[in-house]
Amino acid sequence: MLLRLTLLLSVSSGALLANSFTFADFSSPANLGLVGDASVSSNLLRLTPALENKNGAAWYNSLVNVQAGFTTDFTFRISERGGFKPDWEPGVENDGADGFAFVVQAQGLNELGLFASGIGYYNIMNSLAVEFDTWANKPSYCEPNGNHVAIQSLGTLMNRPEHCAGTEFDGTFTNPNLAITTVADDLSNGTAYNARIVYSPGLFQVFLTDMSTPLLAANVNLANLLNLQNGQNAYIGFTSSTGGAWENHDIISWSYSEVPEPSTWLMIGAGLIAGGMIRRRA
Ligand SMILES: [Ca+2]
Ligand SMILES: [Ca+2]
Ligand SMILES: [Ca+2]
Repeated sequence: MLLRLTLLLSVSSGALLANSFTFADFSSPANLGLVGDASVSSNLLRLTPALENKNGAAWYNSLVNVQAGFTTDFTFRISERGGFKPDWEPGVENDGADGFAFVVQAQGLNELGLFASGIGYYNIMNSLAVEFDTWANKPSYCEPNGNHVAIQSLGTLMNRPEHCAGTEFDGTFTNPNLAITTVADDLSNGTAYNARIVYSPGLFQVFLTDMSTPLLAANVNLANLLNLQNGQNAYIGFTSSTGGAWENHDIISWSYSEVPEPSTWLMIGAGLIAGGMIRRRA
């Protein structure tokens, strides 16, 4: 059925094609914009290596239409943690840093935010980030622990990693956090974890391992929150960083599928009927 829908969409109109892509692995960097310390090797997208003070970003190198909704799936693995261990919250969860983020932004292909606590998305304007944070920063960041997932955005202003309002060296800000939760599984333990993000206008959901119950959800309308290009388009990808502690942040696979707009579904219906009529005649 899915195959038939795709075929009918292809023959009816190129403009109606659902925008989708799949990286079953990263044997080639084709269609990726790599920034900073991100690299592709050994079939992996390595956002940062397990070294001190690194940051990297990888963007799909074309704008995608996010306005009507999308689903994206990725598998990540965080390994070889090492470096500084803080004394304010000891424990395995604070070993290795800083995590990575899935980011939607309507700025450009060269975007890369700050390293260390910034997870590579701190200061990207006009963005929303889903951070997989593996390091508890200083108390003014309002982080629950060193192993949490959060949705962060300040709309068209520069994004920030704090989970509460505050004042830092670069100014006073409102709370950038839209949703946050701790994670039972240790994100940095070298396990390959499956994640899914499902957006429909008004609802942004994050799934981890369990694809039936969201780990995290927020009321988000991207077209209102961000200044999307042409009112509908954005770049999507990943950012990551290390600081005085580090780890490899790897993406193993990634797929994206734009959800057709309701008007498109009407066209699909028309296409199915037309397709049926053509087959009957033939
Ligand atoms: Ca955080
Ligand atoms: Ca950690
Ligand atoms: Ca952190």
